[in-house]
Amino acid sequence: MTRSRTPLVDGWTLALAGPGDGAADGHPAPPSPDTVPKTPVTVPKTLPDTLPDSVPATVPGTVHTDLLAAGLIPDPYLDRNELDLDWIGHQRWSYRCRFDAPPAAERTDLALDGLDTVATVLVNGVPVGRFANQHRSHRIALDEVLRPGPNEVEVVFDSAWEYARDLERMLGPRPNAYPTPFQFVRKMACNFGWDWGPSLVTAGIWRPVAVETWDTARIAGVRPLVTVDGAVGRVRVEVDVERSAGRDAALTAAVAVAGQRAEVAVAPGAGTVTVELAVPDVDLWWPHDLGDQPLYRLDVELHAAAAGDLGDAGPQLLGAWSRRIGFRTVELDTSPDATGSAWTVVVNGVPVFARGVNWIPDDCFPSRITRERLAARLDQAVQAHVDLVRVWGGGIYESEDFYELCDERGLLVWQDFLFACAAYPEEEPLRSEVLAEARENVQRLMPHPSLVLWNGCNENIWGYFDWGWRDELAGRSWGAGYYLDLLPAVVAEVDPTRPYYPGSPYSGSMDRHPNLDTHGPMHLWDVWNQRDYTAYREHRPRFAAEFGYQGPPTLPTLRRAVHDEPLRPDSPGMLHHQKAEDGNGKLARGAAPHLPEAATFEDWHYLMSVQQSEAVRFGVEHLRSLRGRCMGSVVWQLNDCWPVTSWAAVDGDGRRKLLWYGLRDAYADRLLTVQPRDEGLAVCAVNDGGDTWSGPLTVRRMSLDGDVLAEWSASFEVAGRAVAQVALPAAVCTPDRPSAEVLVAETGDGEQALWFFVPDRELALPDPGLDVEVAPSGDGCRVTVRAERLARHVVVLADRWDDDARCGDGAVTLLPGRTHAFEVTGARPPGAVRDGDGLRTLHGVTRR
Ligand code: BMA
Repeated sequence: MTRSRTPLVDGWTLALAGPGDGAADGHPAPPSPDTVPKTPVTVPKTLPDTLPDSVPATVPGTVHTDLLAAGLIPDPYLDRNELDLDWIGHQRWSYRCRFDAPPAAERTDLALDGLDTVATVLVNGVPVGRFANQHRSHRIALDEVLRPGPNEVEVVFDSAWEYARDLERMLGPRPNAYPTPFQFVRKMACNFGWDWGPSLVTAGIWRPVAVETWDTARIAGVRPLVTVDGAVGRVRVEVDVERSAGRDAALTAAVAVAGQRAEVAVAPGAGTVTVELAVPDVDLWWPHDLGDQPLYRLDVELHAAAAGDLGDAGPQLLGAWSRRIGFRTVELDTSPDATGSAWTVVVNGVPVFARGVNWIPDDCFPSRITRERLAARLDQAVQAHVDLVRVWGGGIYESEDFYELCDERGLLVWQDFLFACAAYPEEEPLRSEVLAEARENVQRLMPHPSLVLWNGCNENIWGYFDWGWRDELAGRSWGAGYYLDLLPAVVAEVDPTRPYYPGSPYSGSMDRHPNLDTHGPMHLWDVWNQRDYTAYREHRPRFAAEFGYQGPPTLPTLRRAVHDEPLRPDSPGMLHHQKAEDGNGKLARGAAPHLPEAATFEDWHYLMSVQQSEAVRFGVEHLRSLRGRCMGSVVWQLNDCWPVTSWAAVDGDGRRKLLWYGLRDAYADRLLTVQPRDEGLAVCAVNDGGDTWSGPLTVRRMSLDGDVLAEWSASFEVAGRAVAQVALPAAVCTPDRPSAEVLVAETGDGEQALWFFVPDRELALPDPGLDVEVAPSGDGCRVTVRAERLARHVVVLADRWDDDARCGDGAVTLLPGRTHAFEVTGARPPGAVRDGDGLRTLHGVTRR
């Protein structure tokens, strides 16, 4: 038996390959001693005038991280180092590795799971493959070139920049949202720079490489189609078989799941065989807020002639494949209704209000993203009561690890095909790449129950309608053929169990504007870009797939990444770590009507963080209060790929920003919120739990000093997965002094909603009269804060005591006479905690 797999992990080296086909001509050269990076943090003070002949390389990895590990470049994420590293993406690079010929077999293959991106593979100096798609894997038969004993594999990467520019020249320019040709190469688009990401155009072997041997035949692909029919789970497994040359032996494919087993003979000459199994009384897989996540192991084996028992790796076993699957149904309900048409994800027959976040690659260098890191990030999503993650189209088709972790956690995943913010050419060679890439990734990801939706593109249909593209294109292709024909055909052919939708936003027809509030998913970007955040209330979408508001990273992350002295919102490093067009201007204009001016950098950081949390909370509460008409709120964005001021809830070092806590509270199963309704105010009780929520509701209008000015009581009842609205009488919600009063709604079980009659900056905030006690607790402490009078946006700044300390709450508003205990892990304060020192309140900032 010669079936073997030898991963090529050790012994790789990286070298500059010099200009190939003239590819690197006319582009920035490698650094000379005069172009020493500005902020050498961990690198030598001078760089060699030429790079060494070669450096050790990590596979999977990327050129940037190898040069970083060799001490040849500074950390691209610090200060303005990005600017000095542009040359890397314009060079040709060569990776080499020696390996010993494996024991002879009928076939010896080089299996490459991912090359980034424009690559020529040579074995013993002989070119064996040329590729230009980061999102595909490749298998190369080596039998013709393999030698006994030592062999060498080399992968030469041409500049993705150059390749894209060449295709742009060949196919004609196409409009896009950024000044780079990212849509002319099948590579993670945000790598070229985005409005939250640096331009670090990578090259490298970003997924594993192995030498594999086999005889007779192997499993070349498996497509499990998993559905549920009443109480019966059904699995239809299509198995692709590849045979070695000249071998047409009788084969058997065996499939087993949940104690059920079937085997089917593979007829000589046949390339695909289908095996079907039924699992009675199957336990359903649910998103975490609706139920459990039972996963069943699905085993597929390929045997020569008759099969032995599964698991018996006897002499007849030719190949084995195994994944964990889950039984559930999923539909996208787009049925017409009185408003337009629904846009609702339905799992096991239950319509889900998606409490979602958008996801971007967690690092500009994806080979650094470990399973542990993904687990931590996805745990942060679940802990914020997120049930849906949208993998955005400017990144990657996420990894097996990502999807397995989502399967386990009951997170629904919406995966975009990789088209974002640009007009994409449909001509060759790109069209064939898109087709192959789509087929491969739909097949790769289809075992995962968490994957519930394939979406064609991010904002490209919107761009075509609204961003002047139509004129610029002058009839050239822009991607419509992908979104409306090619991609839906691939999903229907490869995985008909999954819904497909052409774009986000898209209104279901090219005859309608794509970003309507009556049909389809909508992106609410007027708010961040042009309008006050209270304008979220003017939108009544069927599903909000993107909306968000910026805030800075946490202070420890910021201080690690930016060493400006002094640190100011507009100091050079800060501006470099703010990639959005007029980002700081938008932050300042957004804050002006709501918040006081900041006297210090720390105050600015506090106010901008509070603003981000408040703005997004405001949007989420509004959208959830529309439950029924609206069935999704997907916040832009959960994570960052480096330390940057952005829309993220978790910063580039994985620390939770105030927004994360705001999201956690606004996404709780039970949400009480006060909303304007019919010229007055109403309390909305939103219930995304399964049980009825009911009880007394008390509404008080009180002065900020604590005097109760009006009080009203009622009872409320809201069924599971529903919203109830209780209109408030004018007497309780009409203030005498709007700047000095607050409306407080409270349920019997302690849920609370506040309504202020004026923006924060117009509040006549009294001195809150805080009483702060700190008591040790575990490895941290409990900070108990009592407010004599209203204390607005109280934040305990535990990360000032230790970079990795964490407070269990974000910005908390304390009513007069109330107490809140902030649980801090990982640090205790060096001294007393008071406003301005370890703790901040809005009153404290106003007073300065
Ligand atoms: C949307 C996204 C991203 C972008 C974000 C913030 O358009 O699709 O392209 O980063 O807005 O501007």
